[in-house]
Amino acid sequence: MTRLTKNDLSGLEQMLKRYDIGLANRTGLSLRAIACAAAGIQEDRFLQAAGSNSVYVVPVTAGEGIISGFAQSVGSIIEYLGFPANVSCGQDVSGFAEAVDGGASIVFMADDQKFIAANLATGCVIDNAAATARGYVAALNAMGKGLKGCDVLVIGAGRVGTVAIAFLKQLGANISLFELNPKRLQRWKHTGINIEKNLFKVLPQFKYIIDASPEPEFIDLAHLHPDAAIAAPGIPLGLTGEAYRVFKERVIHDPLQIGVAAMLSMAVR
Ligand code: 2YC
Repeated sequence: MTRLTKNDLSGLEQMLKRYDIGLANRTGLSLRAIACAAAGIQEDRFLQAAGSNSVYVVPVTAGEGIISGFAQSVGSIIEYLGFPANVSCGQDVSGFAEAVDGGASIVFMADDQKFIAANLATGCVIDNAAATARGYVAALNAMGKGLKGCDVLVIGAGRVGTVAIAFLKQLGANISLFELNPKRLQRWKHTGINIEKNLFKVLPQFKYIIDASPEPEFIDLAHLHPDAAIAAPGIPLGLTGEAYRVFKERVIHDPLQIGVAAMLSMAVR
């Protein structure tokens, strides 16, 4: 899993409104609506939950330690969506105890292996990878005005790609998968998923792409269908700078926003 840097998060809080407008221009949906589509709940249910939940974000020092601005960025996204959110003063166990003492019903925290939202009332634990996958598929589904019967290429069958495939199946898409790792590929043989062997040969044929790979800048302008819509949860972005400049109005890509929003909606559904 790619570890975010302080630079990835700079300005995120200040640009949330502008980001949300950009998302609506691309998908027709707000960040909140995409989160609700990812969780399969109505927006009024989400807003009702906002009035009856308190969220804490707890910084965690494990592994490579605290990412400057990470907990604050997560908290700002949660607040932007209408839920009261606090970042605990304490870290790790102290921070968790502070959250519980502070009346938290939902706690967000991340080490280098997992980023979770835990609903203390229901015992439900949501993983960022699954939430990110569902959020990005919901965004692509909105961009395509419904993906039923549409050909969609998933690049990468890791934790995000695997959940993206499952959700795309639910939406009735015709799924093709490109995955470099033969062991990861093995599980998808004989499942009705079309396995692509030569990525750059077939990429130009796909109008809908989910780039769930951590590979940087491998998708060039020449590789893209002129009408391509790309949902890119993978960090860093797989498009080259040139491809991004031309396609940016049809590219969904952010370091945290959709994943955190979907974690929240899935934690309260
Ligand atoms: O500041 C802190 O509490 C750190 N322990 C947070 C570490 C997060 C590591 N994970 C990531 O950077 C990526 C994100 C894209 C979301 C999921 N993993």
